[in-house]
Amino acid sequence: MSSSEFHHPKRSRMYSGSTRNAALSLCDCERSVDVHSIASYAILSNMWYLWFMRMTYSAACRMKQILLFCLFSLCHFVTAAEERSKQPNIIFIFADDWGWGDLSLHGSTFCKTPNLDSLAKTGTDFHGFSVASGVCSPSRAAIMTGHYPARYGIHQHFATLKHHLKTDMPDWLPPDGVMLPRLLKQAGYVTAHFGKWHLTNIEIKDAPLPADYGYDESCVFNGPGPQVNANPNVDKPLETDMAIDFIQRHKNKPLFINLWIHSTHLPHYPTERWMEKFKELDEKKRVYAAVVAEADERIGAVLKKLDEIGIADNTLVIFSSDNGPEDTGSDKTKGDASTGDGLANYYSVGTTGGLRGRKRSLFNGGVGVPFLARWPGMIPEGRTDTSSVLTGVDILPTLCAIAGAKLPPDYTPDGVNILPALRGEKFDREKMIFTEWRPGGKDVNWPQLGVRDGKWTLLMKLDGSRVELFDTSIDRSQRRDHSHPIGYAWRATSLELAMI
Ligand SMILES: [Ca+2]
Repeated sequence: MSSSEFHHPKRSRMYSGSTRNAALSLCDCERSVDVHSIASYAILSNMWYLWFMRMTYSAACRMKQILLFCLFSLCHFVTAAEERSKQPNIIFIFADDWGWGDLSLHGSTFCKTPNLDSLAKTGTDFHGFSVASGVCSPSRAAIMTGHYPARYGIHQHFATLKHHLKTDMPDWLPPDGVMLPRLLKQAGYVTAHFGKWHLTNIEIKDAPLPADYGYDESCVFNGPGPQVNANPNVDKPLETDMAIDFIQRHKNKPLFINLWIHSTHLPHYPTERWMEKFKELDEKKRVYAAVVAEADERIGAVLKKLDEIGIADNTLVIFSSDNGPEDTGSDKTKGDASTGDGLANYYSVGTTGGLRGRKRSLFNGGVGVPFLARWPGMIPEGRTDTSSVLTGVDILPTLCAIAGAKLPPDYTPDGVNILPALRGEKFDREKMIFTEWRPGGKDVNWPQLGVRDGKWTLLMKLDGSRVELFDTSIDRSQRRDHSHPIGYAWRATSLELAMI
């Protein structure tokens, strides 16, 4: 429900009500003035006394009218302020290729993430969150739409026109559908997107602008419109700097920021300062740890800004990642048309914390990502949730519920409102979760379709020629295959994915 929809009718009702009450009060007063005037005339036969009484009562009535008006105005102001205060600020930090194990609190042996650890300690660390795909674009489309990306034909990442023709993909996420930022904007939020876009590709020159999706402000890379720097070695504002500035300028409004940071995607841009701090590590870990720590520090600066201006208590902050860690390779340097040259996958030694698979995989190491959430007074502090099953398409219905944003009547999200889980309440998921990775099928990263129902996760090839079934509730690392003898029944269930 938008702010205007929510507040204006109420204000209208209250204003007309106060006017009507004031008018009735005035009539009552004038009637009583007349009665008193006649009585006074009859008793005292004194015109000045009549005049005095009329003036006194008229003044009293006017004063009463003014007081009533002020009272109702104040009531409205307080009510509006209360409603506004119920709308928390929302900052959704979406890292890029950040593995589940790339956090100190998740047991990384070389990454240092004190600020993210602190975020978890003042909020809840959810271990059961997954994204819709093992790569960027489909996972991000799910966040924006609350729908599985297959509905939009987004089976893998956005790239070139030739790639899209070959893979039967659109050139961008259609902007005219239901979009999270637009719904929040309609609910009274000021909305911004800073950092990675990848809901099209920098190679696509006529793609819609972020504003077409419902953003008031944007500054992106790998997308259209104003570009933001992604390399901390370049003396230009980074996505987190943009977010801090935005927060400062809009501290008195409910704000929503999609803060989609570059780290730990390729190319890597380690800074000299952080490389020096990790000089004891080997070459690969040193680069990766430097990239992670630098990003963690800048996320800490965003959190510090919330504290400084006193809005941290009314701000929901979520940290997550669009997919698992990049594969370690042999290339040491890499160019990038959007963010510039840097170091390559030789240094990509991110970890999944023991989960099977990595980026470009539907195994849990590819789609099981960190999910830290902090909202003081609403989300329990210092808690670890290992049981709630959450996924990317839940973000839209959940944030809309939190913001008081009404979903269109002809729209049904694929996800569910996970606010009970966020609040630490019992949460039993009823809807299944689907994943898709069309380029899969080869020996490496072979699952192409995935479905989770309750504790069970089924992964399969498109033609059903290979199936594996896991009890993900007790086997997050997906090592024990239960596909026989009940796998065949699950094949039929999983075919629902193909019909989305
Ligand atoms: Ca990614």
